[in-house]
Amino acid sequence: MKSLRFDVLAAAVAAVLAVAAHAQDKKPVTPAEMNYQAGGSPLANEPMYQSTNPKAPPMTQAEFDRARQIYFERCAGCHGVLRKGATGKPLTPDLTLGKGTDYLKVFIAYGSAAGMPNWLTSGEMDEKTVDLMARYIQHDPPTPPEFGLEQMKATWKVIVPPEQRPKKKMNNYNIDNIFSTTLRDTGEVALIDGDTKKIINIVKTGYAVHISRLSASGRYLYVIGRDGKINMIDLWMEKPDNVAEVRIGLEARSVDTSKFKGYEDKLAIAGSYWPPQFTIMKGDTLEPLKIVATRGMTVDTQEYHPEPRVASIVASHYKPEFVVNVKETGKTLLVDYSNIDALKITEIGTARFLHDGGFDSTKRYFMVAANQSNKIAAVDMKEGKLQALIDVGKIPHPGRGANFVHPKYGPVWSTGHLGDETVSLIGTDPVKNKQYAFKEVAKLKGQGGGSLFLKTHPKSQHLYVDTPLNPDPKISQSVAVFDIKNLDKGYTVLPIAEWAGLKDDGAKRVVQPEFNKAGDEVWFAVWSAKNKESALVVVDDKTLKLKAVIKDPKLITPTGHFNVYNTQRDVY
Ligand code: DHE
Repeated sequence: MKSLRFDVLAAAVAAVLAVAAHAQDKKPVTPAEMNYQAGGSPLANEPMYQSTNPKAPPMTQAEFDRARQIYFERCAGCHGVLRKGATGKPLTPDLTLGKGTDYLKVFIAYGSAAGMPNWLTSGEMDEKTVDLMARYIQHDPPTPPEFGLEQMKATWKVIVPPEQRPKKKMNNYNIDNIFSTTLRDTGEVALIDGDTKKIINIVKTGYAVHISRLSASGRYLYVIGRDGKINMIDLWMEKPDNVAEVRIGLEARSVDTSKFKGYEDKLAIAGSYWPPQFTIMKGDTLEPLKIVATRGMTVDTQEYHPEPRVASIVASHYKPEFVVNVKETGKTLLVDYSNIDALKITEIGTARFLHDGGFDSTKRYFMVAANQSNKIAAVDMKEGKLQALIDVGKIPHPGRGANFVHPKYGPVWSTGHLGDETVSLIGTDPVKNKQYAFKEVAKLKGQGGGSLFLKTHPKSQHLYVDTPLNPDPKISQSVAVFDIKNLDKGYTVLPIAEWAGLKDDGAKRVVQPEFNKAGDEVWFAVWSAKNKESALVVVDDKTLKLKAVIKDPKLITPTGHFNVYNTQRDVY
C-alpha cells in the first residue's frame, strides 16, 4: 500500500518536475557533474554522535550509520556537512520534517530541475536506499569532530629536519621543469622530469590527493589530500621525497606558501572544508602556528553560516598577504601574515559560492569564480578592495584561468564554464584599456559545457580549453584550441585521448592543460578509472601535433599536473 502511494505521488511529482525542467530549460545534472560536485568526503569514516529526534521517522543505529556513510559519500559535497546548503538546498530538519518521507523520496528518486540528481532512476540508489535517505535527512545532522592545534600536532611529522636537508641541489634534474602529477585514487603524486618525460619518484600523499603548489624559491613542493594531509617534498634531494607532513583538518582542498619579498619559503597556509578554518604553518617544517575559523555571516543575507568551507588560496605578490576564499559566506579574506600574533584580516565581500581562481597577468588582480552566482569577482591586491563583480556564463570554472593579449581588448583573463559552452574573456587593464577593464568583453564558443580548466602561456599563441565533464565522450576526450590572433576563426579539436592509444575502454577524460617551463609544449592528463590504463599526452604548442605519450602502470588516475616554474610564479 505504502509503495503504491509512493508510486502515484512519484509519478505526479515527476511530471511536475519534468514540466518545470522544460519551462526553465535546465539540463539535468550529468553523472560526471554529479560525481564532480559530490566527490566522496573523507568525513564518511569519522565517528559522529547520533541524535534521536523523536519527531523524525525511526531508524536503527545500523540504518543511521549506513545513511550517514552514504550522505558523506554522495550528498555532503552539495548540501554541506551540517546540511545548511551550498550548491544544493538546505536539508535541516526544520525544513525536511514538514515535507515528510514520501515527498522527500520523490526528490531523491527523480531529482529536480534545479540540479538535484535522479538517484533512483539513474540506477545509483535502489528504492530501499532512497527510503533510508529520506528518513535520515529528517534527523538532526551529526557533527564531525573539531580539529585544533592538539590534533594537528599529533599528526605532525618532520621526516627530515631542516638541518639534515641538502645545503645545495643534490640531483641533476632541471627542477624548474618538473611536473607534479596528481594520482587521485592512489593518494600519490608522480614527479615527472619534464625534459626526459621520465618518472623521478612516486610519493605517497593524502587520500584522494588534490593540488600541488610551490614555495617561492621553487625548492619545496606542497601537496594536499582531501583528508587534510599536507606533504612537503624537497626537490633538492638526490631523489626528491617527503620531508614533513601534517593534517590540518579532516577534509581540505587548498594549500599555498608565502611569496612576498622577504617572506619567501617562510610560511605555508592550508584551508579546510571541515572544520571550516585555515591554518598557517612554518614553511620549512609544517609546524602549525595559527588556526583561524571561517564560521560567520554570509555576504548577502548576513545570516550565520556554521560551515563555510575554504576554497582557493593564493599568495599575494604585492603584500605579505594570503588570499583566502570562503565558499559559503562569499567572502575573500586578505590575511596579512607579517605578524601572525596580531593577525590583520581584510574581509572583502565578494559573492557566493567562491571556488577557484588566479591572477591577471600583472598579478595585481585576483579573479575568483563565484560559481553558483555565475560571476567572477576581481579583487585588487594593491588597494585591498573589491574591484568588480563581473557577470559571466553558467557556473564559471577557471582553474587559475588564462591570460593573453586580445587583438582588440588588450590584456584579458579568461574562464570556461561547467554549465555552458562559452569561454568568457574579461579585460584586466584599467590603464591603457580602461573602457574594457573588468567587463566581459567577449564570449568564445567552445566545444560544450563541462569545462574545468583552460590554459595559455606568455610565449604561446594558443588557448587550450578542456571539457572533461561533458556527457559526450567525443567532447570529454578532446580539447578545443583557439588561435589567440584569430579568435573569430573558431577552434581546432585535438583528439588527445585517441592520441594516448589506451588499451582499455572507459571514460578517458582529458583534463587540465599545463605548459612546460619553456612554454613550447602543453601536457594533458587522460584520466581513466582506477583499474584502467591512463596516460599523459604532450602536445607541441607550435604545430599542435602529438609530441609524446607518457604511460606507466604506476600512473593511476592522473588528473591535475603542476609545472614547478609556472606554478611557482603564477604563469598562466
Ligand atoms: Fe578540484 C582546484 C575543490 C573536484 C581537480 N578544486 C580546486 C580548488 C578547489 C577545489 C577549492 C582551488 C584550490 C586552490 O587554488 O587553492 N574540487 C574541489 C571540490 O570541492 C570538488 C568539486 C569536489 C570534491 O569532492 O573535491 C573538486 N577537482 C575535483 C575533481 O574531481 C578534479 C577534476 C580531479 C581531482 O583530482 O580530484 C579536480 N581541482 C582540481 C585541479 C585543481 C583544482 C587539477 C587545480 C587547478 C589549477 O590549475 O590550479
